[in-house]
Amino acid sequence: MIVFILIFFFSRTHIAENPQRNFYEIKGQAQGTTYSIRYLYSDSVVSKAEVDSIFKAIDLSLSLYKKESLINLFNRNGSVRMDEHMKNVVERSLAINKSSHRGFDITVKTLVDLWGFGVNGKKAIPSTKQIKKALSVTGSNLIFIKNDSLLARKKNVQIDCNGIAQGYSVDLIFHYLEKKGIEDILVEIGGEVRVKGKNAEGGNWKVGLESPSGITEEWYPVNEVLELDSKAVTTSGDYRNFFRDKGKMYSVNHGNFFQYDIGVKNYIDSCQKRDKANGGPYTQRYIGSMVSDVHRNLIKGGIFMYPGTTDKPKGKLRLLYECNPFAFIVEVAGGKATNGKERILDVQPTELHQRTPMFIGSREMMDELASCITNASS
Ligand code: FBP
Repeated sequence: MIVFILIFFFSRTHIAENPQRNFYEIKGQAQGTTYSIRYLYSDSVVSKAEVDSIFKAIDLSLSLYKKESLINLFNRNGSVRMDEHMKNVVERSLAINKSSHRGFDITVKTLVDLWGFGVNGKKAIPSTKQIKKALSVTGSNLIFIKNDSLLARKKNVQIDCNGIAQGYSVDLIFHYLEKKGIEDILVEIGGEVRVKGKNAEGGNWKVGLESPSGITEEWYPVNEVLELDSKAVTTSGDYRNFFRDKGKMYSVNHGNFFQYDIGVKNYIDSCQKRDKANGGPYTQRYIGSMVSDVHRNLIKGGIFMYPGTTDKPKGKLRLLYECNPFAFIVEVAGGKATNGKERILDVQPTELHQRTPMFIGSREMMDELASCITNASS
């Protein structure tokens, strides 16, 4: 799995007070991601070619991208004679499987592929039946080690060591540099970091983190900076792997239909139309409690509306303590919330019990609503 993480390393303005220490940096691509190695030493004693040959050895063992790797051999045949790297990683994975009460499991490969987060890329959201089938070949109890061989107890059990292989590679390269006598080291592969000693300024190595600021396609560097003193840190960008499920439910009080504006009426009509392009007709669900309706839509996808009516142009719901909290939650979950014209969270409150029309839900459904409202007013 590719780990996406934005990391900044603050270093290298000058080599502090020790003229014998030079700063060296090796960067490249490996294991489906980027790597970066920094060290301070009197000479350049580690080359990119040396580092790449370590990656090559690990790839021959554990890369799902290399057809002839040992891991792929196991995934095809259900048995393989392991080399040292694979044995280390698999043994450790089985131990962590136990200590994490099966939370970490390298037999997840079939599931990872099914969801499209594996080597072959993104697909559609799998069905419950497909997930059940994949779960039947998932579980570390379905594999075992005999001497130097890894064996599957059941047909079609496959492993994916990407949750641990990068950290293992970091350690290998780190020890390789240590053996050369280097004392100031930073090794990073796809967000897995291990450091020792000091950076070029004579301070601790620093790592900046990225913020998963809501489920959007935008990621922001934040001011979180980890100062590492001879430590390792593992990060994950898995939050970047997601599906946006549009949803097919709309919630509105139909009793008020004839009092709604024309744009809203048109949208409700379109929800009820058979439409291959958007999966219509949508299902109507209205519990009559915004908490329950929005909660359901958060889980299943959908749109909740409490529009203004002829009798009550400002609708019914209260901006400050009904609409704002939900708008915040739904936006963080990747959806939208508006009053039909502007974002709910941008509405300036003028009174405590202020009412507002409220439209809130899945991004695509909110966009469909917005275009109905715009078309009706143009
Ligand atoms: P109150 O402001 O009277 O508590 O009403 C809020 C609420 O119950 C929402 O939770 C719900 O979505 C809405 O009113 C239902 O109103 P209606 O019965 O008019 O559809």
